[in-house]
Amino acid sequence: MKNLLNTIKEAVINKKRKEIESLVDEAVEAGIAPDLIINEGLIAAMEVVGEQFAVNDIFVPEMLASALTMKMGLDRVKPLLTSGNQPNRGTVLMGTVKGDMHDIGKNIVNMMLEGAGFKVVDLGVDLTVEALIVEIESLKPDLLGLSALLTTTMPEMERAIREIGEKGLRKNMKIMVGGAPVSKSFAEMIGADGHGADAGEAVALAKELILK
Ligand code: B12
Repeated sequence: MKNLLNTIKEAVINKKRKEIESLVDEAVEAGIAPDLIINEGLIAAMEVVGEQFAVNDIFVPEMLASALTMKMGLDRVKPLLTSGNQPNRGTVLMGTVKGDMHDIGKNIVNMMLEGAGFKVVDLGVDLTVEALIVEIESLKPDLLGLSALLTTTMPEMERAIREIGEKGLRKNMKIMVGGAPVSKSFAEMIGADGHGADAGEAVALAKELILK
């Protein structure tokens, strides 16, 4: 099992787009749990890719090629996470803040939330606060999830939370935040209702916040 997960990780690092789908299928057929495939295969690879980028071993095109390979792998696991008849636990609006194009983490959180019975409306990436407000007013979600992967876009979270509050839209909606650079203390500082470090924490937090 370790070997196969390692092969998946290497395939993402080495951008093996032709091989990734069959490798993930093989892992599924071997009975490896989807969350292990995601965490120890796919996400573990992106950590290595991030380190390689940070020291100029690779550049944006290579980082993007690995990200695309990872997405192909994720798409093979997705049906396993979202199947089954679940009760509707509430509606979650999700998006990545303005200026930020990273969506892999958000998409994994979405899959896990759907798998746990939430209705997820994904607003995509590079979201302006104005666009967010329009969607909140029309969809009236129970929970808003904001993702940021760049330190330079973290202030957008703060702005979104402030402006959504000023519009009086937080009475019936909680806000959770996440993304690699976002910490619990940052979440508290900007007035979010909660922070999740990974998709598992995001699901636990969503259950807790929607019950409140
Ligand atoms: C893949 C990647 C890209 C891809 C993104 C593809 C895509 N569609 O997402 C591409 C090539 C486009 C890209 C571009 C850039 N990137 Co980039 N990228 C990465 C990389 C390697 C992986 C990110 C990732 O997908 N991780 C895997 C996922 C699963 O993890 P995650 O996002 O953290 O999500 C988990 C949790 O955080 C949490 N979570 C996430 N969102 C949410 C939301 C909520 C509500 C909750 C509760 C939880 C939660 O749950 C997730 C699942 O466990 C990271 C390195 C890294 N280690 O993070 C750099 C990284 C984030 N990128 C970086 C940079 C600098 C850039 C660029 C500026 C590069 C450039 N010069 O152009 C551009 C910016 C583009 C833009 N405007 O956004 C830097 C950021 C540095 C910083 N201090 O801000 C990093 C850290 C690389 C590095 N080491 O320097 N990037």
